[in-house]
Amino acid sequence: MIRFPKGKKIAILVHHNADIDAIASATALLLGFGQKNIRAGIGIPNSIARQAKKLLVYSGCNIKINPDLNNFDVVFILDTAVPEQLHPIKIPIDKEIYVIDHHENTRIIGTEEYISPRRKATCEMILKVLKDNNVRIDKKIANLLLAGIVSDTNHFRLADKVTFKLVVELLNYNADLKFVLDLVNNPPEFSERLTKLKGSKNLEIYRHKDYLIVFSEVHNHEAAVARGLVSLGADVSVVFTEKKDELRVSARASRTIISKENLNLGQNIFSKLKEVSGGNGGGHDAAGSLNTYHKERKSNIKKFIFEKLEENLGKLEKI
Ligand SMILES: [Mn+2]
Repeated sequence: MIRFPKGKKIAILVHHNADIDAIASATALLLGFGQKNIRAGIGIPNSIARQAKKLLVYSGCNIKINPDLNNFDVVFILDTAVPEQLHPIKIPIDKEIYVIDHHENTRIIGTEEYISPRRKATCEMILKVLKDNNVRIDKKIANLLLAGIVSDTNHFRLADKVTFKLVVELLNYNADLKFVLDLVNNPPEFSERLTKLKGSKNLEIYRHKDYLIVFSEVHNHEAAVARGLVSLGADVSVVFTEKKDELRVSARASRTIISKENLNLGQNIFSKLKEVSGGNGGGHDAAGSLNTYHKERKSNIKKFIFEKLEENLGKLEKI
């Protein structure tokens, strides 16, 4: 059980490019410290993720980018699995370190630790820490924690029984689910939305059985376009982007084609592109990507991907 240290000044740190679960955990904990008159501040390495900014404003808390830890006695590290995620902040060796995290294989050693890889969000764990220290869970804290859970469970898709129990508890503390869903909703920026629409305009479409395979080319946001094409109905999308001195390819596959055809974009296709592309490719079942400086090899790369798809699925018919 984590007990709040008394009479000490506490730094709360989370991982760089802090996401919603990180910011929600840190701000809820800071508000809890505030209730107990414990002096504390939040420190973030380098930057906070765009999608977490609304939440930070709602919390009313301040953060400091790359703070000087000499001004603190104790450091709480939340939602951070490895020291590299704190760069350029270094974990002090002469201070008490509290680690609260839900990641697998956390590599940060604390003087006090609450590490539970079974939990789906650090916010789930912060609720327990706050209650163990008799913090009153007010509406704001409840909303923050619920936001972290909604975000890290991908809107409850990864939630388990415990998550739902905690969610009901937060609702009883007056968390407002509709408000929280608005808080975590961040539509992509204009340029990404425009590119997605453009990318779905000049498609090459192929068919195999009831599967749809599409090829597209855009000037940027290739991964977002590839994802968008699958959500529009493609089973495999392959999107090319030519930069000044680089060619990038991003591909996505639908859940259906992965499970029914055993397709693995990373293993079957993108990890085998090294020779043809002279670049680096890889991925996993649902996603493949490639970067290469050899722009002139574009048509060969496309031909290779096409042939590998036919090898794995069967003949592709142009429609
Ligand atoms: Mn998390």
